[in-house]
Amino acid sequence: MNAPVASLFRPSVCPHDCPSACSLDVEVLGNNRIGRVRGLAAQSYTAGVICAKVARYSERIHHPDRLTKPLMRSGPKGSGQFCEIGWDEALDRAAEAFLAAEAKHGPETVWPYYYAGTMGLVMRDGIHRLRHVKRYSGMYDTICTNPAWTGFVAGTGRLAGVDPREMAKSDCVVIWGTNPVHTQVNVMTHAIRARKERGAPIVAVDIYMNETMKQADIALLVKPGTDGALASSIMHVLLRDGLADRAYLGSHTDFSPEFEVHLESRTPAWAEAICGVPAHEIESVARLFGEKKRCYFRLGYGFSRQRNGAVNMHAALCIPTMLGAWQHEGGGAFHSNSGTYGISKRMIEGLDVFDPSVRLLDQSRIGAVLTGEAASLKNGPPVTAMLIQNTNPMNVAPEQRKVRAGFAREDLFTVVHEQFMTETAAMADIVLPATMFMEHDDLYQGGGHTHIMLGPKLVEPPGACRSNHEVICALAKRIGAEHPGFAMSPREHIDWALRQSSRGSLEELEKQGFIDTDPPFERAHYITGFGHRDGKFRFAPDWLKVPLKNDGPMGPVAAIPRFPDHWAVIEADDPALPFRLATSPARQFLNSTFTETPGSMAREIAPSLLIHPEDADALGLTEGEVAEVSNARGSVELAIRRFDGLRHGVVIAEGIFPNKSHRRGEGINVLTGADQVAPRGGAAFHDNAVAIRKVQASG
Ligand SMILES: Nc1nc2c(c(=O)[nH]1)N[C@H]1C(S)=C(S)[C@@H](COP(=O)(O)OP(=O)(O)OC[C@H]3O[C@@H](n4cnc5c(=O)[nH]c(N)nc54)[C@H](O)[C@@H]3O)O[C@H]1N2
Ligand SMILES: Nc1nc2c(c(=O)[nH]1)N[C@H]1C(S)=C(S)[C@@H](COP(=O)(O)OP(=O)(O)OC[C@H]3O[C@@H](n4cnc5c(=O)[nH]c(N)nc54)[C@H](O)[C@@H]3O)O[C@H]1N2
Ligand code: SF4
Ligand SMILES: [Mo]
Repeated sequence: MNAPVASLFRPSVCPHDCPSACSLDVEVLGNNRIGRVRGLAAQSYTAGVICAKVARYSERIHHPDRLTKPLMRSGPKGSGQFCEIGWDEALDRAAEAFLAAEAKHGPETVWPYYYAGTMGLVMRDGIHRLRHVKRYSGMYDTICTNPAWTGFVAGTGRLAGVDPREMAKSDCVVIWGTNPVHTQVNVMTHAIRARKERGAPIVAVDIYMNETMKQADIALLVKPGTDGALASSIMHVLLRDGLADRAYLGSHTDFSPEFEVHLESRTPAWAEAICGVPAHEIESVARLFGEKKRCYFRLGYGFSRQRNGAVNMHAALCIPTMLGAWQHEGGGAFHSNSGTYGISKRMIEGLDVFDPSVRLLDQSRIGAVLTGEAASLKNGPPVTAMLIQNTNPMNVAPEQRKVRAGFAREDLFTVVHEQFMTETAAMADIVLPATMFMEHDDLYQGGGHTHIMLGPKLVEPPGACRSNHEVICALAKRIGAEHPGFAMSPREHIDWALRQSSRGSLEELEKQGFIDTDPPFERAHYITGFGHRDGKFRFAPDWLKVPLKNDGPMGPVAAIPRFPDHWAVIEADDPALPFRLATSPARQFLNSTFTETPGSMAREIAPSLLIHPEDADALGLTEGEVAEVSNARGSVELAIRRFDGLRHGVVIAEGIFPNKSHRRGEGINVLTGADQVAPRGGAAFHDNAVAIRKVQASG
């Protein structure tokens, strides 16, 4: 081979928590250095395009602040005082603490807590193997996907949709409750193709004129938590004007005369009063959908982060169904394909020793759990030991004041395995340095597309960093946890999982880099029937029987309306809390990740609040002035940015900045609530009633 050693592009996969799960092309400059990062052209969903923050990855992987040595706390909790120790001592201390906690309170006192900082199946999900063998408390992962997935599957019966590349063949692309220009840039690639090649209009639905709304041909600006009203009124027009596909409704859905009667009163005028979109805009967009038929609804997570989020997701999903759009190439809906891969996690997660009687604790309620709320602990033992991988709850979890109080407990022993000294790591007793994705092997699947991909190790990690897999296996050994999965390498796990799932082998995947699992048209479009037993789409779902893993009913389930509707459970207009705050994602961060990189920080600058100029005037707030935003859960100070691209009474704080970027050291999540979104739990991050006042300059 005569490839130049100095600069070699190698395939990889972006591991971050993003539906795009891009295939990457990484320039490797020797055994411990990378150069440029590009999107892989050969993988047709990524199609050579990635976001700017990952294109700049060399600044993250080679960041001078990376953790490279195990640390032990040497000052009070949260003081940030640590001393360096060796791996053996760090692991011995962690194992001793876990064993001591277990001896005192039983194994459920240990709570392994993780999330999707890496989406690699081996590195993300191996923590379950340890907890299953040890019967430690499980984590019910509610923080991100629950309301959205539940709302979608309530209708379709399966977490699967029409191939997102088909967007390019659509006559009308609807981007609803997601801001892909920030959060999953590849959606725009395929949507814009439809506009260029077919003249398809792009319709966006959001609560502010974000970058995606600005690029849309039609932007519908709704008030937060009112998408159910908009969707119901669109369906009212479709039925009223003969634009619904009645034959399809009869053959493929549970459409009923009662539903039709229900929609008769959901007029555009009724919806306008709730969602703020003028009735004439509703009329014309409904007509557009009805005329085009071949409409592709790309439904996002954002609008599900409301207390009625599952219901609103389902309501929006009902529109393409009423159109019969699923029958056409380029038509139908997509939210996530996470339910389609069927990769066996039996070995990675140790599912052979899973005991369903061990309690699950709600991820989003970590504040309540750690501060000892009996119901959140399922009336069981307190949590006195934690192992945390791939997540930064001190920053990203709701009810931040409780989270902080919990982590500050002297009787809680916390081990955090991290790449940086995050605000969660700073609260730990032991901090362990973690590898990054190009420093270990892993297997990935695209939630937002159809590919299984291999992310091989490309470079050596700095210092003494170890992968999640190595840490889990080393801890298991010291704790006396036995399972064949602890003796396997990541490559062996990948091979085992692929073979068990009839997805080939590691060797085959290594040759191609990725597999396109694109299902046949009939299946992706539900032509032969939806996922429910009778094959019918549900306009009237049985919310208690949505086929997704769950931990029982949560939130005000009994009050969920029978049919798509506006469900008024969002934080109500309280005269004392007159504004509705959403905490929409920032373009240059990914949750709290990338807040450590200078390239991202330089572009996002500082925490701020978008507010309508007339609202700002009424409060006497000028551009750049500091306002206090508060509710019963807490308060933060944010710099004012006057912005007329939102409705009166709505305010947006983009991005999860570090808590310490805020004047009082508390972040945006002091304002967000952890009450469970019905029917399956989740956090309503964009559903906050708040008060805003000018901060008087202190003398
Ligand atoms: N740059 C960047 N990319 C990211 C992330 C990030 O933080 N930054 N986060 C990653 C993660 S973990 C996830 S889950 C995905 C999420 O990505 P998305 O599916 O895009 O979901 P969100 O980002 O929560 O919100 C998307 C939009 O929904 C809007 N929204 C909020 N409430 C409502 C409502 O009631 N109705 C309507 N119609 N719109 C509403 C918000 O204003 C926002 O513009 O993105 C991933 N990608
Ligand atoms: N206000 C508000 N809060 C939100 C949201 C919002 O929209 N608004 N969005 C919510 C959503 S959708 C989500 S998904 C959550 C996400 O919240 P988190 O899961 O906490 O996501 P990140 O903040 O990206 O933190 C991931 C951490 O994992 C670390 N990491 C990455 N790879 C590895 C690895 O291989 N090994 C180890 N040991 N560590 C690794 C990174 O350094 C990073 O610190 O936040 C939620 N919080
Ligand atoms: S768009 Fe998402 S998956 Fe693609 S590189 Fe950026 S963060 Fe990673
Ligand atoms: Mo998420």
